[in-house]
Amino acid sequence: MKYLDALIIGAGFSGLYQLHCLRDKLKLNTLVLEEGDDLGGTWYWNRYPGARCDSESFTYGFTFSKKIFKKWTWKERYPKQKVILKYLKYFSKEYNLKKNIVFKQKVISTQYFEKENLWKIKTNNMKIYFAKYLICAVGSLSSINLPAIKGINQFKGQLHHSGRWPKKNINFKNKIVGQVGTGSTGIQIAPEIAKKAKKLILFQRSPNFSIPARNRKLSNTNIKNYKKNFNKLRSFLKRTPGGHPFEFPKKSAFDFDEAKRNLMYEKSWQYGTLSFRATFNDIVKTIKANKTAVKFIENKIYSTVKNREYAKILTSFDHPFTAKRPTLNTNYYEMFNKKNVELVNLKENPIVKITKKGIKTKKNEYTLDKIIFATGFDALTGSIEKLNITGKKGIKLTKYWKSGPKSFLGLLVPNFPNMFIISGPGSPSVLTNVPVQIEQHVEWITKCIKFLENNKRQSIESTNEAAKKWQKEITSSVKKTLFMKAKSSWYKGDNIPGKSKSFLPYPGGMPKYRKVCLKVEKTNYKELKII
Ligand code: NA7
Repeated sequence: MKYLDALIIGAGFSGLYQLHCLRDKLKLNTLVLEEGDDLGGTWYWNRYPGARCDSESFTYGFTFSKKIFKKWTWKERYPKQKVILKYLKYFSKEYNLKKNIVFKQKVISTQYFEKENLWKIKTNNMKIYFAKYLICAVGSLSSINLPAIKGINQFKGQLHHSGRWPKKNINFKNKIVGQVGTGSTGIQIAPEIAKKAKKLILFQRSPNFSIPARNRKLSNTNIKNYKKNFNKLRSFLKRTPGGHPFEFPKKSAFDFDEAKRNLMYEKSWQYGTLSFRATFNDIVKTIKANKTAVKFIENKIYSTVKNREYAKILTSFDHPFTAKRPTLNTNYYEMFNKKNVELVNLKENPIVKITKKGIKTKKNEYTLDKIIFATGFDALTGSIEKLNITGKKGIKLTKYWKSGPKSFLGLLVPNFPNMFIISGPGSPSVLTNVPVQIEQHVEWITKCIKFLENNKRQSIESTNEAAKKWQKEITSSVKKTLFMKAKSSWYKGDNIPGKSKSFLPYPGGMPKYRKVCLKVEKTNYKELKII
């Protein structure tokens, strides 16, 4: 049994920075528990071939310290999974963080004891910890979604989910591989498997829009410039809605005739990055403008994919561009011109079951050596609910969130005192360049705990009114976007059977969100319940 001031669950970006802040700045007795056998969080588990971040490398890290920023060198435009892990190890070494992290500790339950004002945390190794503050730094996309397809346990070959990729290399040479799922992950894995496998059969339920990433090595001049412009970059990332290094222009798609508009799309397409959506200011706001982007992307797919039937399947979009997480790719559409790649349209030919030999669809049976599931996550709420959290008066978080997550700013939950969530539901989280959001959350939480400690307070908790007000803000913000126009997306919880349907992240943008958080802090958290 161990008594702590603060216990953090998760040793990814958020847990590591939170440990540094609480331990080194506030001098609190702090410990991190991590399920994996090393640090990295999302980037520890998602080590599938082709795993790479969609944010540009020089923006995908901590900016609170000029020294940390400048000492590390990003060498490619987008960082590979292995490089991000190296970066986090570098960060951890700089602050000697590992000495306060316990690995291979899966939290199986957490419970708040009101009289003692303590959280009790139990792990799968039956270790017990008590802490005044509980910080959930478990990541928004950590709880994997392995669909309950009939017969999934029957398959005699290898079966892997992208989010729990084994450390040992998987050999695809001379193998027939089936891949289910074509989201950001599936779009990254498939071209890598197609390079090696005898055959790749891709099972697509719905197509995703994908923009060429155009990854490249950064030149010495690129590196020198991004390091030199640290201050500018830092304030720029704080100004943009998603914490990305691009802004939305003032121009509408309809300020130009079709020829000029397409030239501008072409320029963005050639440039790569997530900034394609910011070619015009109304792509993400109005269906009419959005349709011009959709048409451009469809034409690109038709001009790349030679098989007309495949091109048709790849453009059978059921959502506006950006209503689901837009993806970046390297040779995804080009891959369909390879002889060893087959595309199956699950909308017309759905999976019936998985057999010993492979995948049986309505029309065919595919014999496979390996099946890869790139079927995503129980996003935002899944990894928190798995902690089996019980708050005041025995209230279970899973039950309390049954009809959708309730929180104040995604940070605090009514009935769960002194429990903080980093990048949780109700915060901008997955709609941002995540480290930017994480930094803001960690700093807010640190200041809040400092306030409680300096003022000798016991606990802080969101009131029901504050959480309700915040939910209203989320609901009204999402109306100004196209997100709800997607038939089904993990942003709304549609991908998990039985999950409540509500828009999970805060869609109002980081600057607005930051302002609200700052106001709460400056007014001494007066709308919250402090004892
Ligand atoms: P996503 O974006 O949730 O994509 C999952 C994919 O798997 C998507 O194509 C789904 O089709 C498909 N899927 C899910 N369940 C099934 C079943 N039962 N049958 C067939 N196909 C299915 O997850 P990713 O890992 O790609 O990306 C998640 C985030 O992780 C990403 O934004 C990055 O930030 C990192 P659907 O579209 O639902 O029809």
